Amino acid sequence: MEEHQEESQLTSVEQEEVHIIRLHKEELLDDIQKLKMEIAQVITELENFHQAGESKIAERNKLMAVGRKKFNMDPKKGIDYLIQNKVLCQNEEDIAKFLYKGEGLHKTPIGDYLGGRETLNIRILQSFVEQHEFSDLNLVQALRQFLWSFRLPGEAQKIDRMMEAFATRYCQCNQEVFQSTDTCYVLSFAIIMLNTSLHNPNVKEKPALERFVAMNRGINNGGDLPQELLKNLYESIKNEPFKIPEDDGNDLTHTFFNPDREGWLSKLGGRVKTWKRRWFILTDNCLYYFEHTTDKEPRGIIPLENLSVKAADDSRKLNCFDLYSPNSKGHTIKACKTDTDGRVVEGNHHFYRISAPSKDERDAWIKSIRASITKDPFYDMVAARKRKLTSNKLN
Ligand code: 4IP
Repeated sequence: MEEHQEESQLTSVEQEEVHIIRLHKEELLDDIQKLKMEIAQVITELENFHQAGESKIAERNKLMAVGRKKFNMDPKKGIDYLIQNKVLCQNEEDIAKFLYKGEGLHKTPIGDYLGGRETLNIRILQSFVEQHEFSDLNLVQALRQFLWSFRLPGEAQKIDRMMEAFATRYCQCNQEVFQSTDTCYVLSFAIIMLNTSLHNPNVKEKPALERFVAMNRGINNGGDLPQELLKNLYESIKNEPFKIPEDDGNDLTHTFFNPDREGWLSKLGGRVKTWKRRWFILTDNCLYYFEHTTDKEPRGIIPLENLSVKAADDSRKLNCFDLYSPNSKGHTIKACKTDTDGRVVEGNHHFYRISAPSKDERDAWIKSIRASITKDPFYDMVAARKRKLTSNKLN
């Protein structure tokens, strides 16, 4: 009212100006309102986008967790799963980095996968060793780093491929140290064996430095490696053994994945001579026996090292064979088993008498056990390289 009275006192030009200002004000308010709505819309969109991003990350994490679990049970299946679900790219570098990082992965399947003989596995192994930086490390330091990143598999061919890849990478990072990759390869094995001899309580005679030096004579393309270098490596291992990764979780599950042979057999007791039907698994140069096929923990483990096997006659059972110790007849065979209270104790057998369901199965078991006993994963590989290195000297 007051405003209108004041306006009526204005000139017509002034009134026109007031009108225009009012119109502008209304337009401005309209624009502000529109802007507010647009801002609100953008904020909603941003929130939705953020939520979608978060659920994508959550989804990816879930796929990754499932993939890791699968990998720990069966590495190939795990990798395939992660690739199918686009968590990993199908290229060796991506897979190698995933294994090198090793988050949530057990080290036994990493070793098995890297040691595989398919072209893809070999390329991944190559890329995996390239993730390792060995420059300015001595061979023991580099081996410590390498052997900690996975668990070395038991199969000779796999070990050979992995140690070859290691030696190549070491020589690439330290070009002045060895004359050839083979020298580095042979010395690496000598160090691993030295580690066992010095730190395994079962090895009674500990090799002295001189023995280690003598073992490695002529391996530098026919010449000798500097005494100082060998001394440093020897001291380093003597002072600190290699740390070998132990997988937590059910390591044995993995051990029993690809047995050399498995099946039902009957076994005669040690002191009390009762026959028990047991599920036997032959793997990694050991014979395991279980009460049921689905048991995770074996009732007994018989390491086959230093044992022999032969067919045997028994008046009560057919198709028997014996496991015995040819060098220490009359002594108890080194083995362990669970007693009635579930405690792990040493076995009492001077020999193991075992009966198979048929003659053919008995012969097949004898053959597999024999193959397992004579298989020394290191011997053939290292012997071949040494021959190569010493023949370089002759030429
Ligand atoms: C037992 O007989 C079983 O045969 C055991 O086998 C055997 O242990 C025992 O040997 C033997 O006394 P009973 O069950 O009739 O008592 P399993 O462990 O497969 O059940 P081994 O060492 O063969 O596993 P001794 O040596 O503990 O008597």
